[in-house]
Amino acid sequence: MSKIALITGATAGIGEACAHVFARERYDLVLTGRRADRLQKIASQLVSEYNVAVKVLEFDVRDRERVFKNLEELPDEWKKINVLVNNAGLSQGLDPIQNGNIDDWETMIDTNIKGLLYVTKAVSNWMIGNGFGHIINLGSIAGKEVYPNGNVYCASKYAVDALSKGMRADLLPYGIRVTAVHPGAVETEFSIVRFKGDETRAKKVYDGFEPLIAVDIAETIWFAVSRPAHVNINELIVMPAAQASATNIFRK
Ligand code: NDP
Ligand code: 8X3
Repeated sequence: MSKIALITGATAGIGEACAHVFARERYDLVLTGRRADRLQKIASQLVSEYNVAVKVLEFDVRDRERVFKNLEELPDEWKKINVLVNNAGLSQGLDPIQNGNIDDWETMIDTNIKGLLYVTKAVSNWMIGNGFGHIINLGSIAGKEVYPNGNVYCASKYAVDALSKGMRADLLPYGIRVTAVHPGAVETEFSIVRFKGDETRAKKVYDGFEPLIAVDIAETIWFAVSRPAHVNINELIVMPAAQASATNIFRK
C-alpha cells in the first residue's frame, strides 16, 4: 500500500493545498473537515488527477466523541498513517481582551488546542503501534509573537507551539517526528472566517503586499516530510518577503 497522510481541515486553504501536494507525491489521503460537499469534491478531483485513494471523514474537531468514533471506524489498513497534518484551525474576531466575545474564545480554544489534541491522541497511538510517523502542527507567527487584539488566537497558537515541543519529547522513543510550521500572512479563507464573512475587511489584510498562498505552506510541509528519516525539522517560521514580524508588513 502507498504511504498515507491524514490532513485535518482539508476543505480549504492550507489543508486543501496539502491534499494536492501529498496526492502529487503519491500518498493516499484521509481528508477531514466539516463541509462534506467540499471534501467529496476535492476527493473526486484528486482521485481522477493523481489516481490515489482518498477517504473523507466529516467531523468537527471540537466534538470529542465524533473525532474518536470517526477515526476509530477507519479500516485497519487506513490506520497506517505516515503523516498527520494537524491543520484545522481558525481565528474569530480581533478585539481587545476587555471586549472579546467569549463564544469566539471558546471556539478558538476548542478548535485550535483541544481539537488538535483529540486527533493527535488517536493518531499518535496508531503511529506508536506502527513504529513510524510524522506529525506536522500548524502553528503561526501568532504563536511566536503576541500582537494587539490577537490575545486568545495568539494564546491558542502559543499552545500549539508548546504542544509541538511536548509531542516531540514524548514521542521521541517511538521514532515519531514532530514538526511545527509557523506561517505569517497566508491569503486563504482565514481572514474571512476571522471577520465572520466580511470579505471587504478580510481583503484589506492583504492590501499593498504579496502574501503567502496556501501552496507555499503545503510545499514547506512537504519539504519537512521528505527529509531523510534521520532528519527532523523541529520548526519553521515562514513569512511573506514583505513581512518582518507579526506587526511589521511593508505595504506599497
Ligand atoms: P482556512 O479558513 O482557509 O481553512 C481552515 C480549515 O480548517 C478549513 O478546512 C476548515 O474546514 C477547518 N476547520 C476549521 N474549524 C474546524 C472545526 N471545528 N472542525 C474541523 N475542521 C475545521 O484557513 P487556513 O488554511 O489559512 O488555516 C489553516 C491553519 O493554518 C489554521 O490552523 C490557521 O490557524 C493556520 N494559519 C493560517 C495563517 C494564515 O494567515 N492564513 C497563518 C498562520 C497559521 P471546515 O470549515 O470545512 O470545517
Ligand atoms: C495567522 C496569521 O498574523 O493573522 O495565524 O495571526 S496572523
